[in-house]
Amino acid sequence: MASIAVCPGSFDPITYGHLDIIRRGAKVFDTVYVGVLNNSAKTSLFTVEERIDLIKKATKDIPNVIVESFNGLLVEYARKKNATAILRGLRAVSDFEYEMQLTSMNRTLGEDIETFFMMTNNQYSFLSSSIVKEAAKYHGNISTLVPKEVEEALREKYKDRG
Ligand code: COD
Repeated sequence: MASIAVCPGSFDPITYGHLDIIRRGAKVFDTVYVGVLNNSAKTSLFTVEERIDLIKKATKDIPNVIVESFNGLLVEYARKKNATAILRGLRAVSDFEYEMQLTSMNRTLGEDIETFFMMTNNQYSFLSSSIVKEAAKYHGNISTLVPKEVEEALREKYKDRG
């Protein structure tokens, strides 16, 4: 049976930290669905379409990765994709409590779906979409933190700021 995982997130925008987890996950699972949460209640810098486009560009060399959006519960999305695994990345201890909560709720809602964690690559331990946006807003050099297309998209978003 093919192993299928979903790698869910906000990806606002995708960073090399996300990409590292997706790339390594794609070596373990036959198919990885990168699911971008379409949550109109949460304000994001990039639209869902923009985020999907940036992820597709960043993962174009990984044939077993499929990028799409999802609404509603993650476990329902995973079931729709016939996935048996949720793939998440762990950075610092600060991630742990939230991930425990999320995993516990997902297990309550869907005990057929297991959550797998991958430790971040050391160089990305303190990398997040928020910190990248903050740096980009003030025109900091983010070229080692995000793919080129993301860097350009951020520059465009913040071009009118002094
Ligand atoms: N190194 C390694 N991993 C990283 C790094 C990094 N530098 N940066 C981010 N990651 C990992 C995160 O740990 C996470 O695993 C993944 O990448 C995505 O991160 P984000 O921040 O883009 O996404 P989140 O954490 O905001 O995503 C939250 C979900 C969309 C998964 C969650 O809100 C959800 O499932 N919502 C749907 C409703 C639902 O079912 N809720 C749960 C039960 S009520």
